[in-house]
Order: sequence, then C-alpha cells, then structure tokens
Amino acid sequence: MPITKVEKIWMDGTLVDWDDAKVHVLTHSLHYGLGVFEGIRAYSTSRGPAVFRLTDHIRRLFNSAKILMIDIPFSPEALIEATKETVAVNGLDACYIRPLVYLGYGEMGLNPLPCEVNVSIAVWPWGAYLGEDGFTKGVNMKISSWRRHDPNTIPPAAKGTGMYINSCLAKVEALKAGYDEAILLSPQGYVSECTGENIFIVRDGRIFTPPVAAGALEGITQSSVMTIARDLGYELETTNILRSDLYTADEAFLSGTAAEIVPIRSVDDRVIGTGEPGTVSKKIQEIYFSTVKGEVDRYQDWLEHVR
Ligand code: PPE
Repeated sequence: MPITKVEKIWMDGTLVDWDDAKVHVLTHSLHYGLGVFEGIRAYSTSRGPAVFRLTDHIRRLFNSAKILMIDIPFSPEALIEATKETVAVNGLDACYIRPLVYLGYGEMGLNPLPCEVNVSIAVWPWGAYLGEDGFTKGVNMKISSWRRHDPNTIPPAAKGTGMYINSCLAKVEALKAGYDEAILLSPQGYVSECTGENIFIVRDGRIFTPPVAAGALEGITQSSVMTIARDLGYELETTNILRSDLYTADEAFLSGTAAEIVPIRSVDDRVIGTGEPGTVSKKIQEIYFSTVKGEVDRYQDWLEHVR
C-alpha cells in the first residue's frame, strides 16, 4: 500500500523532515532483520485526535526489545510523549503510527550487542488495510503452507522486524492464489493467527481465539475484543483451534490495529456460516469502531489524547 507523505518523522529525539528521514545502507538491522516495531492508530474524537491504547503498545515494544536483548535508549514515557508530539506536529486527526527500534550504522557481524540502537516514529494516514469491502462483506482466507515459526526458533511473542519474512511469504502465497489473507498454523498444527492479525471464531454463541502458545502475537485489538465481548455477556475462551474448527464455525473474524475488525467470509473455499458477516462479529465490530472514536464511556481509558 503506498505511503501518504506527511511533514515530519521523529528520529532519536528530533523531528526531521519526511524526506530527510534516511539511514545508511550498512544499517545493521537492514542486514540481519533484528529490530522491533509497533503498529498503532490514532483516531479522530470529539476532543481531537486520540491514540488508541498507546501505553499498551509502548509496553509491548519494550517487551519485544527485552525478548530480543535490545536496549532501547529512551524511557517508555519519553516514547509515549514523542508519539503524541509526532501526531500533533503533523496536524493529523487520524493516522497510523509506526515506532521502529533498529540497530544502526557502525558495527557489522552477528553480535548485535555493540550496536547503536536507534528509534524512529513515523505517522501517515492509512485507510482500510484489507479494503473497504472487507468490513461489510468479509474476506476470503487461505491456510498457508508456511507455518508460524516455532517459539524456540524465533519467538513470535516479540514483534520483531525479521519475523515478518514469515508473514510476507504467507501473504504473497495467499494473494497469488486469489485470496485476501492467509492464516498460519503453529508447528504443532493448531491455528495461530493471520499475517498481521489475530483470529476469532464463534460457535453456538461462544467465542474462541488461539493462545500465545500457538504462536500468536498478544494482540492489543484482540485484548480489546475480549473485553468488549465479555462485557456484552459472551463467553470467550483462549484455546487451541484446529483448521476444521474454522471450516465449521458459525462466524469468524480477524482483529488487528491496521486491519481493525474484519469478518471472515471463507476459509480454504469453505463459506463460513451464511457467508454474510455474523451477528456477533458485526456487534463487536460496531462497538470497536465507536470505542476508538471515543463514543463509548466505559472504554474512555483506552484513548490517550494528543493534546
Ligand atoms: N499478529 C501479528 C503477526 C501482527 O503483526 C499484528 C499487528 C497482530 C497480530 C495484531 O496485533 P494488534 O495490532 O496489537 O491488535 N500487525 C501490525 C502490522 C501490520 C503491518 O502491515 O505492518 C498492525 O496491525 O499494525
């Protein structure tokens, strides 16, 4: 998806012009893929732009860095402030936010410990990640022939840059085969997640989502969905799911910051339920969109206002 250029990007404590936000070709992370990042969204609310669950995203950024032994040279508070400043200075009401922690120029070789650690925060307007139609009609999914990585090969709990080779392989395979998005299975064969989203199924009014142990990222949207669903009175369980559970589910949907909440229309050409977004999926989607815009009182704490 093409990036829409804005004014400024935050790099290591200063706001630089968009066109000057550059790195050297010998930047360590570019070679070995060791870096961590976040995907966050700010939404327009009646009180101006608000970043959705910013503190939780920054906390996950620090946890990802901890898992990969990267020492971020800023405090979480400093990066929270920097994120708000970057949204504000670009005058955006709603945008996607991409904090990136990478190992910079100056060292080569596989020992990352001596490397300089750099941090950037970029923001840009980003629309419907899986297409506008996805929200209302649902998307067609394919189980990937690529497995999510084993936790003792590359820990999926860390949102590390290099791990996304796995997601890119699965995404390309699905797109080339005519599907919208891929679902990855864990090395043990359980449903893990999608290339950049968590997955949920609904069966007899109960909701299920795979655990972190199946190789899924601990999604912040997933956690919001869990709270919303339970507050609506649904039973929700984090448990292992088989691919056949997907085929026979009454409803299925995916969740992610970029993708937001998108119903699943089919998996491996098996139409889910009636083929129309189900009642539970639609209800959760509706509440999620009202929540991020600051229209739901009980979830106001999830909004972190920019000004
Ligand atoms: N699983 C993966 C692998 C993943 O990358 C994401 C976020 C999620 C689950 C959902 O997590 P959360 O955003 O906290 O609900 N994917 C980010 C990157 C997408 C991209 O194209 O880049 C995102 O949604 O921002």
